[in-house]
Amino acid sequence: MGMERVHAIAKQVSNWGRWGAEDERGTVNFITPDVVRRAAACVKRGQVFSLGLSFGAEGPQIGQGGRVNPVHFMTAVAGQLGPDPDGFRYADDIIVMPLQCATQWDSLAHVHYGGQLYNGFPAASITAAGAARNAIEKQAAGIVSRGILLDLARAAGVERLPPGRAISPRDLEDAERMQKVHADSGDVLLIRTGHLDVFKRDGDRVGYMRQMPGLGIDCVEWLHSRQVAAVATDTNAVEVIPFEDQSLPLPVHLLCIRDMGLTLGEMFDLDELAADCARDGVWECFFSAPPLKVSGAVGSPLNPLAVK
Ligand code: UVW
Repeated sequence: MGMERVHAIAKQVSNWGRWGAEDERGTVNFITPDVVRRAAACVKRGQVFSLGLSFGAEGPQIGQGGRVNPVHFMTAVAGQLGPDPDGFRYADDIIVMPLQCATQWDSLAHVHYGGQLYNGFPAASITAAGAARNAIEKQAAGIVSRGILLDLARAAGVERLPPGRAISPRDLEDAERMQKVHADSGDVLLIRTGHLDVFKRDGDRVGYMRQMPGLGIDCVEWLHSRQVAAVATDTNAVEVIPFEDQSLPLPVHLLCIRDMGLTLGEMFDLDELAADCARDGVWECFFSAPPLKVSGAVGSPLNPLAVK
């Protein structure tokens, strides 16, 4: 099977050219002014939820693929300006971190195959200087939309889906039915599996990072048909690991990012939002998650917000 399956699905889901030959934003283009107004109407109580993990030495990374936890240090703790020792004092700091080390967006330059990125740009446009095409800064005016939270763990009646559990389109639709929501064009889909607790509650970084529940390859056409603007989950890879086909690593990444132009969000902490949604039965929110404008970056850390 391998890449043949990817090529077959790519023919069905490709968005290349859909928003013009120069487009570098992909499905975020589904977030029209009407979609943003619909999102704003989700603000009822004015309650704000942070969906981001903290960026620090206590993060989830285990060093795989060169990803380490942030190194944060102070360059000033009580710097003095002016002659008065009781006058102005300041603190400054530096952080050194992989952009992919905790809650983050994958840009449309993050993965590729066949020598091409999303919208046909050459893979060679990524150099040591960064991504000349499809860098995360191209999403700077977003990502703001309606968020639809699908709690796959609650829908299955478990605290956590187990590692290796492939989520199917039927699972997504069952959760929609149970929660009485429907993901429409321009929505950002937030998928909670409960797997984050392996890190947060158990403190098991290796267990969190190496294997996980996640989207199966059959979800790609479903995401395409619903025209979702972006997808984020509480796992490190969005998709299921171990892979459904061992000869085909990260196929959902390839199809979503490279063919559909769908921005993927990883390691979102959806627990507090999900608990609130379970309490009030409202599974939609105003969702604001702009990436940092890091020039040429293939991803961005962020602190996404949900407002209900
Ligand atoms: C890879 O592991 C390549 O990517 P991600 O962090 O998006 O899962």
